[in-house]
Amino acid sequence: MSDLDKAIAQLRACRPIPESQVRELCYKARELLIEEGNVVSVDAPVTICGDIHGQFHDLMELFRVGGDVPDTNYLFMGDFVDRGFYSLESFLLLLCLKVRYPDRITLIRGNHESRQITTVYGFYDECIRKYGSANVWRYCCEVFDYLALGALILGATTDLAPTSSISLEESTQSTLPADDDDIESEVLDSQGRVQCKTIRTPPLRDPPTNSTSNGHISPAPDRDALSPPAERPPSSSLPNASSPTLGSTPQPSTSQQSSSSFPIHPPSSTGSILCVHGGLSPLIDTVDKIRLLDRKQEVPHEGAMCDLLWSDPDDIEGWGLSPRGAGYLFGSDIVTHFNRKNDLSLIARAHQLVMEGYKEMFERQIVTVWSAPNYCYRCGNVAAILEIGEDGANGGVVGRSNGDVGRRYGLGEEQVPHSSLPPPGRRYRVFEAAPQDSRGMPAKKPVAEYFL
Ligand SMILES: [Mn+2]
Repeated sequence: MSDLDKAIAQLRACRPIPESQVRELCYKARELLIEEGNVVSVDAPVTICGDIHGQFHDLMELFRVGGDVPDTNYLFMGDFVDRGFYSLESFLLLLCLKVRYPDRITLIRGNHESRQITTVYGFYDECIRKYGSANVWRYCCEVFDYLALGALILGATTDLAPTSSISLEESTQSTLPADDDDIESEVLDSQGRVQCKTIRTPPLRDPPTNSTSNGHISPAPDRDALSPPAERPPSSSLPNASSPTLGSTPQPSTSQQSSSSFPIHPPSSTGSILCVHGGLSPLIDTVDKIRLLDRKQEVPHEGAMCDLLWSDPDDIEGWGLSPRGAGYLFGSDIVTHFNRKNDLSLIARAHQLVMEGYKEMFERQIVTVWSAPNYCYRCGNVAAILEIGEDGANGGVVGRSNGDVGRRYGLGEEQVPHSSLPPPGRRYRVFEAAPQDSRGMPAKKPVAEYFL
């Protein structure tokens, strides 16, 4: 057993490793991370995780629910430390796994991976408490400076592979859909039982000349929508070419099915998925501009790098001031424009507590994933991870998503089709906090009055 494997075993038992080993680990991690770009390319399949915040036992629960490294390919979107009592063990374990299996785990930076923030919210104190000096905190902060700012998931599929472990007696559905290709997203509990599904509505595959402003249509709200005619979008959102078939008189389903505008099977590949801790920045309109930033520094108080780690989506138009005092609020119009310009089908981000563990916004163009159940040991929320499947038919085609989409049409941005890309198939696994007896929890600490 190598030293690294020993360290992994020790950290899995929630026991800190000696300072000299931390130093060596952080040195190796930095050597690895320095080679990564600001935006790491990750191939599907991959499981996307949100904030961990030092909740070590819940991180173990996450691995139990989502599969272990290296069997499962993971992408963690930052905020590994602070708030919880085991920031050190959580971060060092993830770092060990990164060094041991560099291609199976991706770590990107959260706003808490910062000297200033960790000094206030717990990680610094924890290091002092566990090592008697700030050395380990300093080693970790040096690694923070090298973490990537984002990731781009390529080769995602729109189709969800059938859930293997459906418990029939638990499923309230008497008949499963004949074709699993129809499922756009589903939510599983920690035992792998399907809690709910969203059926994919027929995609509006607009030709480039079509001027429909929005290709997105709301998912059918329930399982009654399994028969295709029931899930027709309202006629107002249909492309003009198709609207004559949707007069006030209902059409026979056969004629709708055979309409060439609505292929029975949606395309299996989708645009890329941008993963970032916080959100977008008014200074960044292409993924390529993220690549140009100088990231190897403490998180600045303002500017593009700060915004990527601090911003939040909100029900506003355009940009707004963030109540956090750093980053911005951004509305659905910003996301729609950014996703279209960059060939993205989804933005996945973390950073905000969501009671249900995940939250899709803006017609599924952005999702918040939160992976710290019962946050701060008192919020009562569940956590989620998001599994993105691989498009088996991709055949090595690499999505660019580099902001050069206009080049394909020769005339710049004006030629970008106005239809949005279909969102990838999304499988959420929702889980609760690890059982109390699995953790040796210190006495309750006072909780800060607001959450970063
Ligand atoms: Mn955060």
